[in-house]
Amino acid sequence: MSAKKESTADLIADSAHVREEMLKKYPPKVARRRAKQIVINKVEQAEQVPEILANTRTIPGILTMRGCAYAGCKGVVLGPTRDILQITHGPIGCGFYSWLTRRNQTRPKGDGDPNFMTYAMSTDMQEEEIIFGGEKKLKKAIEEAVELFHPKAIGIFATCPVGLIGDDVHSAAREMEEKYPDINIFAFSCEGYKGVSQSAGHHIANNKVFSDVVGQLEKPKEGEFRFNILGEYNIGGDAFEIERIIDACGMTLHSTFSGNSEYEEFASAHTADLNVVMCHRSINYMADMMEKRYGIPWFKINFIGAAACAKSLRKIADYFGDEKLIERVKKVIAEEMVEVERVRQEVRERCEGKTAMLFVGGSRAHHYQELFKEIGMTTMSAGYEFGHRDDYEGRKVLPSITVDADTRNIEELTVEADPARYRPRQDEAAVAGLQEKDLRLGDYEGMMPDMLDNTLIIDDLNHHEAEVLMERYKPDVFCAGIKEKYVIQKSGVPLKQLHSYDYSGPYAGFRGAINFYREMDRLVNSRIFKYVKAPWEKNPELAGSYVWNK
Ligand code: CFM
Repeated sequence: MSAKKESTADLIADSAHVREEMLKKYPPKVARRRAKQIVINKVEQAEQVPEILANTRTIPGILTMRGCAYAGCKGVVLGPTRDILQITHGPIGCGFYSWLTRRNQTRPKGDGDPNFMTYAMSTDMQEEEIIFGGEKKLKKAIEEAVELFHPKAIGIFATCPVGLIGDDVHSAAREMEEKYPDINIFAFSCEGYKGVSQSAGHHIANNKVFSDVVGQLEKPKEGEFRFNILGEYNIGGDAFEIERIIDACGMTLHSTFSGNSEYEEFASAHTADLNVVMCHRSINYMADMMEKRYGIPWFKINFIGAAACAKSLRKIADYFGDEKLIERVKKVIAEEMVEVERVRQEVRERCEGKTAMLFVGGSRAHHYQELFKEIGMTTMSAGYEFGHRDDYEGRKVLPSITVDADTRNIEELTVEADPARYRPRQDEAAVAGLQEKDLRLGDYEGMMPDMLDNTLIIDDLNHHEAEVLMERYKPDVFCAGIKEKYVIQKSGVPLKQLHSYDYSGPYAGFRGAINFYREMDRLVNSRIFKYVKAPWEKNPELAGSYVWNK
């Protein structure tokens, strides 16, 4: 019987068999490990969900979707800032492949404002440096960069060989800072092999930006209702749409970490009155540390999905508690929703009942389910490449997460209240009022409570498991990244890149939602993919086997 004839509900109900199918190919030891990372969802009272194994090493031999710590630090967290001059200390490939492939955009405020994002800067390490050390070349690169650009700040990013040969990037940074006292120069020990995925790089980036940048400048932005967005990276222009909406609401976006951002906005971020967290995975450390040192509360928001965006705006307005602001936000939402609703209804007619799967890094596999729900599509299975248990099960599990050697490898900063600058932003009564309004400060409930019972939640999905999912579920759209794209499309299912958005976007906010609805409509209702014949279906397949010398 072909999978298409079964209803989506039947397919989801049968997830135990799909899971078995995935596991039976593995040797027993591997199967035991993977069994803990392939979980059948069940949401009980008080958002209780099953435990999942996450943030552990990929088993050697498995084709993972993950990236490295350098990617998480340089590419993800720092990459979208436009005026921190970034130097990759390493062989040229690391710098080149982390250069704008994520489609993070930026918009300098004036013509004369620096924008270093259009450059890929690297020490281009050679054999000579691997043998005799690369610090000299790094310092020369910094001198050259200063001569050319004289930036406000320079970030140095270590790649694998730097750690292996023992170059001290931090002392090089200190030395050069003495030489150029008006430039903030800092280095990241984000060698690719640190930790088990790019998640380690996020943490390393958070630590350094917190210790060396935030709090360096006492320059609050002018305007009312000042807050920071943490974990928004302006992929495909998302930040521009979010900025447009916040502006319309009359609120002041102090700084975004790090989409469309500037150094000085980071340096003075501690003067804002609230942090809202978009991507919990990549930046929750910063939110916690800023709360401890400066007293800035945070809560989770999501600008992906029109309803989620509206809800997030209402939450921010409620936090500030100003009646005029609350009214204005309501008005903006009402105005924006007219066009959103028109397109949504039209698209929904054609998309209702279709199915999707989402396997993205750490947050989008959760956030994008909102958009699918809005056009009547069901998420049959989802997972993160490198999320932690709290991204799946909610922050309530944080105390029970076991810290292994890989995690211990990443420094955990001890942060205390700043004696002069710690300032509670709300009194106790106000905080109690917020909790009543279901505004959960410092919390994230995770992805699993939002998913249907019996859906498969898969951590660090690999190629073999993706094939089983495709065969059994035949989704109408598969959401993942470039490494998966062509394998999936060759089997006749459209793949939407939720990392780079392919060539499209924005998808955040209200106009972003409209873009996404339209694009999904075109993808899931186009018949073109059904005509795709995979090469192995058209031509005889070459098969081989190994003969082992006994
Ligand atoms: Fe956060 Fe991201 Fe994501 Fe991420 Fe990423 Fe990304 Fe991502 Mo690609 S910061 S965890 S490390 S939302 S680059 S903008 S799309 S894997 S799901």
